[in-house]
Amino acid sequence: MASQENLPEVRNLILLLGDQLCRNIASLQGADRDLDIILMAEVPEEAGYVRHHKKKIAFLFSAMRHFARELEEEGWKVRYTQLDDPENSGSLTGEIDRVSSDHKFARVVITEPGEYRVKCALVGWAESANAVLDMRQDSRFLCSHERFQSWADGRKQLRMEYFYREMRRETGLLMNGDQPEGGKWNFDQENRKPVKGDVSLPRPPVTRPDAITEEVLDLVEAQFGGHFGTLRPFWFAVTRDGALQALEDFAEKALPGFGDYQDAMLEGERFLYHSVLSPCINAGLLEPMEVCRRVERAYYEGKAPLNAAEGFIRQIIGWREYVRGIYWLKMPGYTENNFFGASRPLPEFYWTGETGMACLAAAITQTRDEAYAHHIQRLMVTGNFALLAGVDPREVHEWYLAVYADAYEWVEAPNVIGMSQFADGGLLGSKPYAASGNYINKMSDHCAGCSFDVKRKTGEGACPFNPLYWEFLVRNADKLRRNPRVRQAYRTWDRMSAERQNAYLETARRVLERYF
Ligand code: FAD
Ligand code: DLZ
Repeated sequence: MASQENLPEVRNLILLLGDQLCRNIASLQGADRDLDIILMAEVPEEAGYVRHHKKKIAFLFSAMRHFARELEEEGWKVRYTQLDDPENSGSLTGEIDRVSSDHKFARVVITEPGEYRVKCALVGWAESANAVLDMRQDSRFLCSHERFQSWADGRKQLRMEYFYREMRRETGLLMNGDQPEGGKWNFDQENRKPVKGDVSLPRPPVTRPDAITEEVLDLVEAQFGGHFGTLRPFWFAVTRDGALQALEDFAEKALPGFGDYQDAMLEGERFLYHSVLSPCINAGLLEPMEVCRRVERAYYEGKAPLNAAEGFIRQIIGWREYVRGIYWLKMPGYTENNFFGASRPLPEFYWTGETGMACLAAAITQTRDEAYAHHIQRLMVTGNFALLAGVDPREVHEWYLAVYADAYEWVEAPNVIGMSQFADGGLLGSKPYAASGNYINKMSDHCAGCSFDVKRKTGEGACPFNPLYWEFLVRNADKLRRNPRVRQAYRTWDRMSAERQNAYLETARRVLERYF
């Protein structure tokens, strides 16, 4: 940090990160418009540590610029660095240094970053600059790191369901005293219907880009044109008002179908009854609890069934909080996990969508176009294929971190390394989410138009998921055979004739040869 003598004095420098766009954020608590400066910066280091999808960068930069403008309109002093500012130092800490060369401040105030990497960089900077860093807990989350640690301590297995019940009790969401609404904590059994026949599906609202967004889109095209993803049409909400409208729209139109069809997939239908709110929630435009309260209200007003409201609330106060807890419990090192020792590279078609497998082509092309895919596509299509094929989890992790508009390591890594790739050996989930083509056929209509035959188990034209499923189990038998939740699958394998087993393994060998 440069010498600060004779510089104008401010009390605090408040650094707001791109995913902290929230008026209630901890770092703004107690802030003073006259005494403090807010720093926000578009920096190549954050935009480039993985090759983010173009829409993801555009969303974040536009949301940051809108948020900065709103703060300025309210009278805050905001120092905002645009990416193409010739003086841009390239990093968040470099931008703090730049402010310190023309202002004297007593401390840097920040809400704890969502990623371990960023936290280390800021702590390291403060140590070497001998600066006071006031790092505050992120109060957007219900469960602090300490609380999660004490919940996890002494438990043999960490299971989301028990954690979730604590969060229900704590928030009172869908609770009658200490009893869950409807007499059950979880209505997931009702949430596995495929969408059949002609249904009229809601669409997420489209926000037309304003002048700020248009300027960002041009910048992203110029600076990140080589990154994965289609930039235009760009339709995400980028302000709090836009995000609140998207929440209202979801609560009224899609929420009623959310539960029943949560696990469904439909060719040509990219959003089904999902909320598509994760980019806004993760960036701070919506607060998780306000989203849950809105959904709870829809239930009590009779506008959404209980299985939908409970299922949705579970995703947020259950899964979302739980994966964050796991991330901070296990970092550093969690992203290096590779329980199965998988080492194949990510197939090229993850970047092009060019594959005859209709489910994968649909999930990947919509990821390219929208920077979005819903949970079952991420878990049971792209994740499942990578798991079965033995792709290096580090490569899978980097792909997911880059391609989704809602991806930050704290939420992406546990979902990918833990839930999807089982690379943590079962810390997060009790069994791998491995499935043959049958699952995809049951939950979607993709197989009807696929160039492979889901009913064919082996030989030319067989759905690749079928032989890969068995080859995965055989390859990892020493790690999985004793898992009670996979035992039945091994029994089935053991009962097969040697000829059938060989046909599976030979077909899998050919599939792997084709893609690797
Ligand atoms: P909805 O289906 O409408 O769900 C409502 C909300 O619940 C979401 O907006 C989200 O905030 C929350 N939620 C649901 N499932 C999860 C979960 N498993 N973990 C955390 N929050 C959840 N979510 C991210 O926010 N960022 C990621 O980078 C991310 N990567 C994933 C990678 C894999 C392999 C898998 C299997 C899941 C991943 N998820 C991630 C979780 C989930 O798929 C997305 O949150 C969801 O698809 C976002 O779309 P939506 O807003 O329409 O969600
Ligand atoms: C994801 C992202 C991108 C693409 N760019 C920026 C940026 O230029 N400036 C910034 O403050 N934040 C950015 N982010 C979000 C950060 O990477 C995020 O704060 C960390 O991932 C911690 O969650």
